[in-house]
Amino acid sequence: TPQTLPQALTSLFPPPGHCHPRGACTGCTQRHLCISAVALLVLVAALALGVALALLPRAPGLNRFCTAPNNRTGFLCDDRVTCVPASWVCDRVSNCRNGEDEQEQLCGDLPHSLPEYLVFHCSNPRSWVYADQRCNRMNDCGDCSDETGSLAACPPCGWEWWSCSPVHYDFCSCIPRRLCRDGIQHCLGWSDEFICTP
Ligand SMILES: [Ca+2]
Ligand SMILES: [Ca+2]
Repeated sequence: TPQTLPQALTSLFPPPGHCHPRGACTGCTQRHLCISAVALLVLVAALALGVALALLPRAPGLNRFCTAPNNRTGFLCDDRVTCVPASWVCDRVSNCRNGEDEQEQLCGDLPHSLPEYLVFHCSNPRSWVYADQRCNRMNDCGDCSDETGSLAACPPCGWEWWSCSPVHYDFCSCIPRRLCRDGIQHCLGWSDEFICTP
């Protein structure tokens, strides 16, 4: 027959998972401490996540960079899906479902209230345009600094455009190819009428 420990010994060395009646068992106390610490860690992590999620949509400049159709720099709406082109932000038309592209926090003091990625600073320090107006082939700065030069650093005209020095103020170094051979001069050297093919 198996020997049974005397009652005094059983209470001194309780089997694993069982507490000493008076809590004197150190193994049991450590286990409880460990469980409490894990629970506390989980609680802190959950709280931190909650705070981060609550703050994220409220910060206008944070994590809202996106690429709108035609590779335009954009502003991400609260739905985290809709990407509004930069120049639609603060244009007094709500393009995000909840109008977050028109919120006071974002539009109160243009362009300073806008996140930097939505703004392009022209060579004239007093002028700025929206980031998606850089390299869109239109003279938005007025001095073409959004289209030509090292500030803008635009790629070459591309097949939809004809490279020349335009006679019109609207363009800078590329004119739409559809304007070629339309009987109207658009390039200083007339290349749009004599060289370019639409
Ligand atoms: Ca808008
Ligand atoms: Ca432009």
